[in-house]
Order: sequence, then structure tokens, then C-alpha cells
Amino acid sequence: MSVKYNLLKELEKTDAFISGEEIAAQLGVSRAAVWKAIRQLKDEGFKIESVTGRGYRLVSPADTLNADEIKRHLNKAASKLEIVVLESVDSTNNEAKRMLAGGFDGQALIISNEQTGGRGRLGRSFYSPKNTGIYMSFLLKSDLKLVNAVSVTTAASVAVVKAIEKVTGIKAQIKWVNDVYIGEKKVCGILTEAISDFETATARNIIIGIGINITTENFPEEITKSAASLNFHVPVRNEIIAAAANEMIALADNLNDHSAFIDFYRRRSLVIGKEIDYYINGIKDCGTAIDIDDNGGLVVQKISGELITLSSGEVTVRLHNTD
Ligand code: BT5
Repeated sequence: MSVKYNLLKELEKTDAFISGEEIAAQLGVSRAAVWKAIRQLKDEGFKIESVTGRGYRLVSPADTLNADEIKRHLNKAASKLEIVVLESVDSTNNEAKRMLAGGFDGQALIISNEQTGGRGRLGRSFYSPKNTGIYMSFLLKSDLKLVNAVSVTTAASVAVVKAIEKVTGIKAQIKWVNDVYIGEKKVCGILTEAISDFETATARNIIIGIGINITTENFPEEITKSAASLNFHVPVRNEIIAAAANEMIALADNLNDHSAFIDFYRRRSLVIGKEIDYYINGIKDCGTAIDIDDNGGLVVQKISGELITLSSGEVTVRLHNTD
């Protein structure tokens, strides 16, 4: 583990000042190494007070991503994941694809402290500033039938909502098909991609990208009204990541069987009973969301009374009055 991470752990133990000398002795490194790590942490946005003659004190709690810390919270089944923690990357989904292209043949969870090109669906972008969110991608092997593709997103939404609730106590809801909301604002988006095998009509590898705003406050102008964060200012990123991995792995082995997660998904649905606009290949229509069917499809009653089921990844749903 890095000097920086160990230093953070020391600073987190107390509200009092600790001298550079004491930290150096504790960690078995030089004073210069301590000073360098303090500077790195400050550069990353951690508020550390330094007073000559007294030493250093952490003013705001740190929430550094750390593979060992994540592994400590993983259960046995999820421990098979290779954990990759990056400081910055274009997109963790892209990184997963690069790993596959490079011959990686296992299962992994790739996490980054920021994304410079975070992606949403249909060419949209996902705002991913450093230190304040979770940006991660599961790279999983699968035997998922392509007809069941929507269930990956359904299962992932359930995993995220359960993880958030377990670690923070916050109850979130799911806006069909891939968004997690608190109140009327989006706190998490999910982008699933697959490497498929046409002959067997299965997804050989699936990449499940999840972005969760934890403490992000300043969103770009165009999403200030629709986006929010958990606003949870206690270090929780490693724990939420691990909790989501535990839930995801439990569901991933049987994605063709929706019964394990569909009831929970229904209970947390933000759309059932609401009037919605939906876009199929860019063409808008509206109706009332009636139910989520057993395959994760959204059952909508059109104004004409006709019932249709939305299940395509090309569908976008808008609640009236929200994004
Ligand atoms: C999504 O798409 O919400 C899927 C987002 C998936 C992000 C993860 S992060 C890890 C992995 N690596 C990636 O590159 N992506 C995945 P969609 O439903 O198309 O929503 C995109 C829309 O959400 C944008 O057009 C904005 O309106 C809004 N948006 C962008 N950034 C946001 C944020 N941080 N929080 C809330 N809303 C956001």
C-alpha cells in the first residue's frame, strides 16, 4: 500500500495534530516522503491543516479508493473478481474492452477516481469528476441469452440500490430502465455493453458500467436540475463498491432467471403508475406506465388504451416534470 494511503489511515485515526516525525516513524518512511504524500493529498482536494511545530490534521474525512479496502468487504463469491483501481481513465467501460482486447480472460471490477470521457447510452456523456463519485465497470463472463439482455441492467439497478441502502441507509428508486433516483433527481446511471456470440445468441462477456454521484455538488449547467448526489459526507466509496459487487455477483450467475431480482425492482420502481413520455428510435409517444413484466419490460398503456411493452435498449423514458 502507498505511503499516501497509509498516511490517510493515520490521519483518520484522530482529530488531533500529529507531527511529521511521528507519522514518519509510524510508517517507517522519511519525513520527505510524508511531506510529499501530504502535498499529493492536498492536490487531490483533501483538506489537511498544517501548523508549524504541531504537525498535520485532517479537516475533512478522506474517501480514497483502495483495492485492499474494497477486497476487505467482498464476500467469498465476489473475491474472484480482479480489482483494478485507476486514478483517471477515459471510461471504465472502455478500459474493460481494452483488457478483453489485450487477452484478459477472467472477471474484473475496474474502478476509476475520475473519468475524462464517461459515457451514457446512445452517445450521451456521464459527468465523472474526481474524488466525489464512483465510476466502475464489471467485466463478467456470461451465458446470458441476448433476448434477456435487458435483465443485466435490471439486475445491476437492484444491486446498486441494495448496496446504497446497506451502506448509507438511503432508500433510492429505479427509473426504468437504467437510472437510480433519489426523489426526483438522478444519482446513478448504468450502461451495459456486451460482446456477443451470434451463433449461440448469447452475450459471451458483459460489461456493466455504473456511475454513482456520492458527494458531487457542482454539476454542469445542463443537468443541475436533474442530477444530484447521495450527499453522504462520510468515507463510503470502497464499502459501496464492495457491497455492489457482492450483490452483482450473487445475481450475475443466473441472469436468465429474473425471479431473483424482479420483485425488488418492481417495488422500487419510480415509474409504475406515472404518466411518461417515451422515445422509440427518437420518436416520441406518451402513456401511463402500468407494470414491469417478468422479463424487466415496461408495460405502458397508450392514450388509446392499447398496451405495449417497452424492452428495447433504444427506448428512453421521461417522467412528466423530470428528466
Ligand atoms: C447513463 O446513461 O446514465 C449511463 C451512465 C453510465 C456511467 C458509467 S460510469 C462507469 C462506466 N463508464 C462509462 O463510461 N460509463 C459507465 P443515460 O441514461 O444515457 O444518461 C445520460 C444522461 O444523464 C446525460 O445526457 C445527462 O442528462 C445525465 N447525466 C450525465 N452525467 C450525470 C451525472 N453524473 N449524474 C446524473 N445525471 C447525469
